[in-house]
Amino acid sequence: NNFAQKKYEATWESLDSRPIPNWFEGAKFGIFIHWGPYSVPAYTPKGTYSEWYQYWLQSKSLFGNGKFKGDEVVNYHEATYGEDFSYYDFGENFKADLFDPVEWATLFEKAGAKYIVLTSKHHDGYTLWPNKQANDRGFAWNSMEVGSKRDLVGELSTAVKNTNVKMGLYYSLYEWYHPWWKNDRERFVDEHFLPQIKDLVTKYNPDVLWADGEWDMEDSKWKSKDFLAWLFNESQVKNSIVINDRWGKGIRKKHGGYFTTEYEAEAPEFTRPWEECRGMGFSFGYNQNEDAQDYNSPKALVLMLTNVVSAGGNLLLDIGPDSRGNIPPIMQERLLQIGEWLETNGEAIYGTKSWKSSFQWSKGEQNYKPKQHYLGGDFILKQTVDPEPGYAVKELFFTQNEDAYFAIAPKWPEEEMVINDFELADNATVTLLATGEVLKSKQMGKNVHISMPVYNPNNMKSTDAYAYAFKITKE
Ligand code: FUL
Repeated sequence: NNFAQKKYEATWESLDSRPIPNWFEGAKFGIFIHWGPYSVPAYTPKGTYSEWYQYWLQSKSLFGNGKFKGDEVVNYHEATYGEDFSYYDFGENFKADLFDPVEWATLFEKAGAKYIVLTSKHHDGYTLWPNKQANDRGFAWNSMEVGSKRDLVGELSTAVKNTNVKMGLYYSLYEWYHPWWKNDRERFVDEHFLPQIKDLVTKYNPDVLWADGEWDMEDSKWKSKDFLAWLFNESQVKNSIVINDRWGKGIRKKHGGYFTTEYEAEAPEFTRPWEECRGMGFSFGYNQNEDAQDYNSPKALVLMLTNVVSAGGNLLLDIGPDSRGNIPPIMQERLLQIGEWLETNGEAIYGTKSWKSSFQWSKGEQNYKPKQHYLGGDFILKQTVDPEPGYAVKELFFTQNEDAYFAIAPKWPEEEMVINDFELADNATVTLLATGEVLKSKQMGKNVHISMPVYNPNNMKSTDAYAYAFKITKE
């Protein structure tokens, strides 16, 4: 195949020429998992990332979506754990005693996810697998020696690889408060980062390697091009690995594998495969401070997925398990609701590409303004169903595969659904996926008019009402 024959050079030109393994672009829905010692406090003011707890604590600063003084986490920490309790003490309490990897893997399958990405190491440097470099801080700082006494990356990889879901690993290049990172970055790269990431790849053969924490240093200093040449030429996953674009300062959306966006309210249109990642609320790590109202509703999440997919991307939706290894029931429920919707409507999502302008607006696009980093329930919903007065709404999302076009409506169209600037094929059939009903359609000038059936909720699952998908065959 075209992977094996080519030898890649340690230049972006060469590395960028490697095709992204095919399954990725069609996968459309993945699950991100942020899990580590920060899952013990699992606390941060609403609107900030809870996996940044150590940084909020030690730097006494706080930023995110909202207004903060900066000392909120320090005060919480001291009141709850005492002044002498350091972030590193959370390691022992990261017990994962209820972690059942097979149970997790089954949930991911039911959610309709085609891949997952687990934090093997976040910015705090704690690793979820045993490796020598994790202890370079001068004390044991990995899950095999501290806390759960388990190889969490290994256990989840084994369980997930027994399903049809692909197994990805997130890995942070930089680390907060690492002595070498502060004093001797070259040593950090040569003796810590490079051997550690190679150990991870060699031990677990991930399907996706999701780099992060790259932004403080040029890729030349990270030596990430050399690493990627090794990955593509020498490693056991050289023909199968999928990578992202976070490999050095200024590299995002320019080089590497697929492009990443993070809490970007508006779906971009890229020429390369891309992926939007975000939590169900604002945080990636579990944040006990978030209430039900802060989580996006299942309808909003389905529309978020639809929005991203209609612009050609994947959604990597995050969950934050607790320190015992339980996935909070509200997150389980959201995943199952998405999975139920996908069971009926997945044809309009998996393996599709964007179609024409991807969206159909009900009013002028000029009035449309996405909200960045909106915390809470109905972010996408506001854009698609109920915009503020004077703002446009996305009334239809479009996708396509080889055989059919798909139109996905956030609201049940009354009587008639009109698709603008579209020519129906002579023998085209239009089907409502929720019920399997074939609908009448006709070309009227430049537009296609589709007659809606009588709305009968008894004919469909309640989850089908999150978004109505219509299939229009190409012939
Ligand atoms: C960011 C990190 O800083 C966040 O904590 C999170 O891991 C996100 C996916 O990437 O850049």
